[in-house]
Amino acid sequence: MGSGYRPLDEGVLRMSLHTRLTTLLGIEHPIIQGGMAWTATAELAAAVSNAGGLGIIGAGHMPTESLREQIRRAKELTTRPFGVNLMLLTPHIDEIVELVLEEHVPVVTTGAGNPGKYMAALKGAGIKVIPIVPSVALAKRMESIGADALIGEGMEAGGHIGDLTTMVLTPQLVDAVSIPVIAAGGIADGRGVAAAFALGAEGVQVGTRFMCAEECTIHPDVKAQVIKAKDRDTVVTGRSTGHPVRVIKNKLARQIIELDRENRAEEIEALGAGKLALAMRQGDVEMGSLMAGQAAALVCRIEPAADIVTEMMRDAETIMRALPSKVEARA
Ligand code: TUI
Repeated sequence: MGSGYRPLDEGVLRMSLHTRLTTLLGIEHPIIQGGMAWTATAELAAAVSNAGGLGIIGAGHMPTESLREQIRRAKELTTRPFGVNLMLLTPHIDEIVELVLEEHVPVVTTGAGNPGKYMAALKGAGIKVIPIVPSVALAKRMESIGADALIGEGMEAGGHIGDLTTMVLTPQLVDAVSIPVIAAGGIADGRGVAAAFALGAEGVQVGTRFMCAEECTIHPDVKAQVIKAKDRDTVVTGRSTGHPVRVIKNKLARQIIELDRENRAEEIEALGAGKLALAMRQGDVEMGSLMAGQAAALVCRIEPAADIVTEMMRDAETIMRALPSKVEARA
């Protein structure tokens, strides 16, 4: 948290923040861990769920049988609800959907596309479905076909992003739909949580900060890059491909930006293949894809997932209580 922000002092009486989302999911705290591909494994998801949030396994392009192992591992590590994020661009998505149905995963979030085709089957199996949306139009469509809640993800987020900021997307979603809205993108501490609630959100999704959870199994050199990142160290690559991706700047990012300038989308797709795993698993921080959000600049240490959940919720509550005294209304 740079030099400025420190977790706030603990007050005398602490309560949990409850919203329609905590009731919907049967969780203690309205915080969802982002379902980051090659990053959000069963270990991280279970740690977040055990801390009272909702842990999510990121399916990404994972082979079906690997995802089955991950789901079963999560079931061993926690008795609490957890979820799977379906990355809709993956070619074997139909098989992945079959798997989450078979395994009775309690919650599914979806990213990088429109999950309409799968909604009836998922809902029919009793799965709570929470699409990630980058726009009001898709949010309305998702509500109309039965989504239980929505995650509105602003372009501050890491990985594949839309083009609106969290600050303007969140209140518009809150106005447009009746189901709970979860804010995502740029939220990494209690101040972000309080801000999201002020915008009308009933929960937050946090990705980048959980990359630096002790239980996150990514390569330690990537965690070090997140911790080192400053305010302007992320960049959006691949705009020419139609799938813009925010990453921490490195050699790969510079090469992609060069290709973007000349609209060489096919070469970008080829260059990008396999690069997320190269970073997250092998720790290649120059030629790997360091997907992370702008909030990397707010992440300053490696710590247990439970401490992240507890600190963010406690600080959000303290800030919300303090707001009326901080902002004085004068006649
Ligand atoms: O999905 C994400 N973030 C991701 S997915 C990913 S893997 C990947 N790697 C390379 C290229 C593309 C993907 C890395 N990070 N976040 C959720 C998210 N979903 N952000 C934006 C969207 C989104 C975009 C368009 C959701 C729906 C959508 O709909 C378009 C349509 O079909 O209407």
